[in-house]
Amino acid sequence: MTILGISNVSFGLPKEGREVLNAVYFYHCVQAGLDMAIVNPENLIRYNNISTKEIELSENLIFNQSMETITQFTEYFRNKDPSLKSIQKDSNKQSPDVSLKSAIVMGTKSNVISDLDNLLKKLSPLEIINSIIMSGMDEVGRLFEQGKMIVTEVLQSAEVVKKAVSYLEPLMLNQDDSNKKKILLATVKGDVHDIGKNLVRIIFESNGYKVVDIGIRIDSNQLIKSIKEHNPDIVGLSGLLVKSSRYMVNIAEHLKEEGIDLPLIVGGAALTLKFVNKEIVPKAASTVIYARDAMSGLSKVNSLFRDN
Ligand code: B1M
Repeated sequence: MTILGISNVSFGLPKEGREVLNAVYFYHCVQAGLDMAIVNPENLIRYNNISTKEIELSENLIFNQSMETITQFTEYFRNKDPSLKSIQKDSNKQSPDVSLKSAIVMGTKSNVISDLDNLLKKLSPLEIINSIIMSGMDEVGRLFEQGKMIVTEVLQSAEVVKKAVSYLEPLMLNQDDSNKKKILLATVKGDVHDIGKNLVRIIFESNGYKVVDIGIRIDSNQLIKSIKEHNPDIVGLSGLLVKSSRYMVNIAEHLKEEGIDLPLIVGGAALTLKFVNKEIVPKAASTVIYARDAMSGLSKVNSLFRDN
């Protein structure tokens, strides 16, 4: 005998399309011999009431899963949400700042380099990152939180940001490394979010620091090994998940146990000044700086080194 929670199939897809996909999936599961289903009868749409077009989109997704079928499905149901139509319209406007921001929100890479070339005629690379790219990613964050974007689309947006930033990066680097303060950067264990960390890297590099970026999902042992190898002046930890903030407390403790008393700078959406002062500072061997964003982090680290 088989039992199935139907709605998992549509998890993460646009709200408008979920019940349609659930109903089509339910229909096919019953045809295939499902004995019992867990459904929400208040929401369940009758298979017979679904249009041929919507059945086709759902069946394509169920039987022929690919990026293409996911995109067709999400675009169709997204068009039913008027607040998202306005975003799509924006991408037709010509000004490069609007076009770049829309490219990030829409996850399309095709015009990114030409938009950047146009923007570079009037803005510095750092201004482009701080204003347009950050605001595009903020919009992505907002839409994701409202359930209007799905994880695969957020990843596509992250790829557009990566492409834009890789293009701008060489234009900002000051090549002389001597006498630079060194910062070792990591996104902590269990956390893959690296867009914020990468921005911190770029902003520090373009402001006279040498940055050693050791990547994502870094546990305290890996961090300690890298500190011994690279001998930085300060350690930077990034993490966006609530559990990452907690893990930063473990890192502070472990560094202290190892006799490492380097200053720490910590940042990420789930952190707050209160948490840092209450939980991380008491466990740390040295100064702990909380940075709400990359620019304030830079100015706090600048003052730390100026004052010492
Ligand atoms: Co994730 N995600 N995500 N995600 N994701 C969040 C963080 C979340 C708030 C979304 C939500 O549910 N509302 C939520 C966390 C909930 C929580 O714990 N409180 C979340 C979740 C739950 C998850 C998954 C668990 C989802 C899942 O699989 N079910 C999963 C986690 C996987 C894992 O890490 N193990 C996951 C996955 C992903 C993607 C892979 C799809 C993608 C990451 C792609 C990538 O980074 N390469 C992603 C994204 C993009 C987001 C959101 C939408 C945007 C994050 C972002 O890049 N913001 C995010 C929602 C949101 O934040 N609104 C969300 C732009 C970036 C510039 O800001 O990183 O905050 P941020 O950096 C800022 C500051 O925080 C600061 O400066 C930067 C700007 O100046 N800062 C520092 C950051 N680090 C710093 C370090 C410093 C100084 C300043 O010094 C060292």
